[in-house]
Amino acid sequence: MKTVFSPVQLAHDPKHEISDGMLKPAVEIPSRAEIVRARILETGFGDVLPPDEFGLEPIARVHAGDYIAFLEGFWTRWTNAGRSGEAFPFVWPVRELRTKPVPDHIDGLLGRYSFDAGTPLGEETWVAARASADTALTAARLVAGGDRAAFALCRPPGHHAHADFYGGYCFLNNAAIAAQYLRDAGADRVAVLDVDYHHGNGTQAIFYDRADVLFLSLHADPIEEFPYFLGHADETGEGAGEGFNANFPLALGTDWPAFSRALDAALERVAEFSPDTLVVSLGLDTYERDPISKFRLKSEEFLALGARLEKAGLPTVFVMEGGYAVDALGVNCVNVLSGFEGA
Ligand code: SP5
Ligand code: ZN
Repeated sequence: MKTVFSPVQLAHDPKHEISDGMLKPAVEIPSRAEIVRARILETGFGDVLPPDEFGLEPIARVHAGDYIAFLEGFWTRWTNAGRSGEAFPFVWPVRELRTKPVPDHIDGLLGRYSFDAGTPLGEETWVAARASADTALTAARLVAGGDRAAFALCRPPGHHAHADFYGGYCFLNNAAIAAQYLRDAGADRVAVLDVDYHHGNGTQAIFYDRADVLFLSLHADPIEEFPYFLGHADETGEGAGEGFNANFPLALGTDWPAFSRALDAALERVAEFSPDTLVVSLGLDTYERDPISKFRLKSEEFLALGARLEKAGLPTVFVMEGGYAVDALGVNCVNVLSGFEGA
C-alpha cells in the first residue's frame, strides 16, 4: 500500500500544551510523523508519495467558512494584537453564553473556535493542517481510483475537530474530509471506524444527522477520559442519521482481548451497513506505554488489529490520528498496516 506524506506537516511544531494544571512539553510533535515515515522506508513497506493540492473546496464541504477564515487569518490577528508564540484560549461560549455575534478580539475568537485549552495554535498551524488534509484527500483519491488501501500519514491529527471548532490537537478533520470526498467521488455509503484511544467527537458530530456515513468509535469511556463530553454508548445518531452512529466506550486498562471483542462488534455493524469504502481513524495511543493514555495494547497486537481490519474486505483509507509514545510509534503504526497487507 502507498503512504502519503508531506514534510509541510512538520511546520506545526508546538512547544507547550496546557495539561495537569501546568504548561507542559507538547506531545503532538513533528517527530511523531518522522518516525513513522522512517519505519515505512526502513521496512520497505511501500512507496511514500507527496500529496496533491486540493484547495479549500473539499475542506469547506466539512468545515464552516468562518472557521476556515479564522484559522487562515489567526496569525495576523495574533501578532497584530502584539502577541507572539503559540496561542491558548481561556474563555468559551458554554451553555447560556452566545456564539453570535462572533467577537472581534482574538481572545474571544480563540474561545469561539475551540473547545479545549490543550491545543497549541501557532504561526505554521494552518499551513500544516492544510497539508494534513491534502494528505488524507490524496489517500482517499488513491482508494477511489482502485487501490485496495492507502495510508495517510497525517499530522496534526483530525478526529477531535468539529465543523467549526478545534481541540484535542486537531484543527481540520482529516478523516471526515476524506469520507466526504469519497462520497463526492461516487461512494454511496462510507463507514468511518475510529480506533484512537480517544473518542472521535468531531467526526461523530459532523456526520451525526446523516445516514450515508456510518461513524463507529472504540475509545476510553468519556466518563473518565478526554474529551469527557461526547462518546457515550447512547449516542446513536439523530434525524436521518438515527442508527448510523455507534460508540464503544471501554474501561481504562482495556487490553487486546477486550479491545478486539469491541472491534468485532463494530465490524459487524460495518458489515450490516455494507459501505463502499472504509476510513480508519488510526490512533496508536491505545499502546500500553502511551504517555497520556491508559489502554494496554502491545506492539505485536497491532498486527492483529490490521489483520482484523482487512477481514472487513473493504477498500480502506487509513488516516493517522493520535499516538504519543514516539519511540514505538513507527513500529506500532506500520504493524497495523503490514498486518492488513499480510492478512
Ligand atoms: C488526536 C488525539 O489523540 N488527541 C488527544 C488529545 C488529548 N488531550 C488531553 C491530554 C490530557 C493529558 N493528560 C495526561 C495526564 C498524564 N500526566
Ligand atoms: Zn487519541
